[in-house]
Amino acid sequence: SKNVLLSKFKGALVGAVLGDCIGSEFEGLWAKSIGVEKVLKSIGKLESEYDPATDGRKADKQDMLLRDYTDDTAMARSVAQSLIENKGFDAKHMAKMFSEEYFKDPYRGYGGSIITVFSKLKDAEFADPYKPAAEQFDGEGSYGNGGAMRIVPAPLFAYRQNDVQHLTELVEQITKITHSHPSAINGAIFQSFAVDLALRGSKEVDTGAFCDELQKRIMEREKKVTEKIKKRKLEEVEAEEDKEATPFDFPYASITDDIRKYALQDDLPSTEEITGNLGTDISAYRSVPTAVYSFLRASKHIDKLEDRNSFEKTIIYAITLGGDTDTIATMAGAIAGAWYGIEAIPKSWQASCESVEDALKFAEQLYELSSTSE
Ligand code: F2R
Ligand code: MG
Ligand code: MG
Ligand code: MG
Repeated sequence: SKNVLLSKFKGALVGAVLGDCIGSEFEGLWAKSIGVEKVLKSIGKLESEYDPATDGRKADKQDMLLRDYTDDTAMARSVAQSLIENKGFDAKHMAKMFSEEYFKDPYRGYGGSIITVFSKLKDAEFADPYKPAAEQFDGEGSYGNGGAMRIVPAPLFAYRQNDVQHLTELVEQITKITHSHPSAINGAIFQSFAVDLALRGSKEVDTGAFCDELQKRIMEREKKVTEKIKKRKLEEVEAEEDKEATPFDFPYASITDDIRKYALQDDLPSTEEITGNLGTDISAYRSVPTAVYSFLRASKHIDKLEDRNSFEKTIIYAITLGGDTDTIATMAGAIAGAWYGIEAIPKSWQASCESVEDALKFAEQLYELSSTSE
């Protein structure tokens, strides 16, 4: 019904903000030096600042700064605001919002190379919004997770169309403003599929069914990209033999087998196994699958987190994996929030982080847009 979907929209955007704000304290640390106790301690601290009577912070804590969001949320805000303002996608406008937001507030922990894109966009007055990104890394494009980390508003905006191809194209266009490497684009598409499936999910998470659908969708996408690249190569090299497809042709579809395996396994996989095989770094390929896995794994029992709901478990568990904690937690939080809805997100967490109120507002606006554009 109406209220369930609105709750899921709010959960997705607020879940993403909280993953970023709570995760950023641990960004760049090894899993070994974090541990579940440290994450619980940090969360216990923000919970102790909350006063249920006023649904805000305790009187003596009100002067304390809210936990800051980082580049992940700064860019997701621009995606949401641009889609809302234009009632659709406008590449130039979104490029302008990314760049202006950066120059207004540059100390949000942006990726090392994306700043070049913001400068070039600005210098060219946003004439060709895709050109600077295409020039990154000698024309290879960035494979960073900066496209996937901000994509959550797109599956909300495209929800009503219920058309995988339409969502795929929207996400590709949004991502290409800063990230042109196929791995970054397909990582953002993979994340958007996970959020879309979560918005359409209900009750218990069925890991097998979730992974099957995710894999089917991303395989279709990766096949198209591979065919395009092969065709281009065939044109370049005259007598190239038609090679057999390998897992390298379908990286996200292939890694979904590991996501499924680790999420379904009875005992919790060791952190080394996850960081080694799925990854926790700033590349899209070594972080988006980990976020999807964290959401799925947190629907099951996790030691020391028995008294936490599955949304809370998702955020806490994702952070304990270390590495790019704000980004993995923001992506996992978006999926979990989309599945469980805003009611699953503790009020104390919501009261402790910057931009939660805006996220709630954007969710309502995206919901309104998607229900009037039928
Ligand atoms: N930047 C960070 N975190 C590290 C610094 C803050 C931290 N608090 C600390 O110092 O401890 N986080 C943010 O960056 C990630 C998103 O990055 P994005 O937007 O993808 O940026 P960029 O610059 O395009 O890519 C990131 C780096 O990846 C490498 N790289 C990408 N493509 C490459 C290619 N084709 N060849 C070689 N290297 C490539 C480069 O090192 C890029 O600088 C998120 O974690 C966000 O939270
Ligand atoms: Mg960040
Ligand atoms: Mg600001
Ligand atoms: Mg990060």
